[in-house]
Amino acid sequence: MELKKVYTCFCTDVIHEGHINIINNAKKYGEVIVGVLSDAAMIRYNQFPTVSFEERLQIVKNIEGVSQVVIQKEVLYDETIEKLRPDYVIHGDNWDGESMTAIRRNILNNLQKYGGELIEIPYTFNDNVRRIDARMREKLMMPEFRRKRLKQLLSMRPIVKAIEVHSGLTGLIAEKTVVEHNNEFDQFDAMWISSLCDSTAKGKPDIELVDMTSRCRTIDDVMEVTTKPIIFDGDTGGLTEHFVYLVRTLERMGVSAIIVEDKTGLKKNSLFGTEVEQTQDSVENFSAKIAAGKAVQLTEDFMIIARIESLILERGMEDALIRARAFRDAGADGIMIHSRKKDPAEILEFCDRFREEDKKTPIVVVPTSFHSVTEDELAGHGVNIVIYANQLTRSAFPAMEQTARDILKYHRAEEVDSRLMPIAQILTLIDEL
Ligand code: SPV
Ligand code: MG
Repeated sequence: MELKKVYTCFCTDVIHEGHINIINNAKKYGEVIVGVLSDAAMIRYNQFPTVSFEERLQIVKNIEGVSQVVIQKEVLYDETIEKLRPDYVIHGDNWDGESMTAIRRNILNNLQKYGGELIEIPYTFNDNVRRIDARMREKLMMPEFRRKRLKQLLSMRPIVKAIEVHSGLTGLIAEKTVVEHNNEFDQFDAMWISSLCDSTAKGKPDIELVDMTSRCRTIDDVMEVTTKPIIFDGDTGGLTEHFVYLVRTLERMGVSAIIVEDKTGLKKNSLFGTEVEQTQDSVENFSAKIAAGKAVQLTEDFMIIARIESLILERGMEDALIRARAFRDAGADGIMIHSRKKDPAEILEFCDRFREEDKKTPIVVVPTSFHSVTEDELAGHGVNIVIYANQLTRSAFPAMEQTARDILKYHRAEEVDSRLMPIAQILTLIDEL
């Protein structure tokens, strides 16, 4: 008689007693086939792997009782189940949250097509397992792991997505939000410490008034509760003599990239455009600043990205391209091109023209004004990093203001309560150690 096929998928870097329990249970039903989730799928719904994919494959191959190891390319099981047609899929019963519910539904839908069965066994959750999971997260938080992750993501993702953070709480949103939509999982890859939002959170204008000591304090607050890589908005970078120290500090902290803009003097936010006086730095000065930063950095991981303000300041496309070439030649690891037009046309034109002559240097864009453009379109024009630079702050502020207004209006809090996060949820929002 042919042995029944039992399938399970692992998306882990460390095998612990929970996984062994699954294998032991699976063995009772037949031949055990284990899928190893690809890195690309893992970063869309779980945390970043701490060991290479080859190591993860090897770890699973070495487990006693596993007869076959396959690669599961996607989080959802369609392709794998269709190919293997297992009699059983076995999984722990930890189906909480949106993602896990979607996965369970997906497994059941696929099995039902030919009469396969889902076996759900009690999920192993004890102190030891908890400690192992915490260890993996702590490893990802360490500077040497976090810093290089942006470069790793650039080679793994069609487009790297960063969201603005300015506190531990916004950091947690960037870290933990995972969405399943149209059978696809997604989460943010990286965090942007925006000068606009960091300043706004402190009730200050975005004019390099919040000093670097304070900005680094924000980075630290975010780092303490997250594992994702950080792109720091370095404004003009200040004097070159100061910029080199900043590069060292950020690199040591485990920040992955700084973006510095080619402006000089009193910086004002780019979205003011030419409505306020803003001075662009000369190509020579700014190239020298980039080169000085690159000369002091100590690792291969850290990136200095040059931000070009020519389109913002209406100096034209040719000027933007001349600067892109010069800053890249001075050592910039990427180019950020900015625009305050609603239409993405000038951004896309820049990307197309720059890509004609340079296939490699990463391009970064911040679609605040030209927000109709999709990530796919941007990727199609050669963009590598998209930054959603201020949307968390802009969504929180009107909600808070409305609540304040309504409490004043009704002289009590009942009217606002239904749109607030329940107390039980805020009390448990933050995990304790
Ligand atoms: C920021 O988020 O602070 C930026 C992007 O620098 S922008 O506000 O569009 O200039
Ligand atoms: Mg800024």
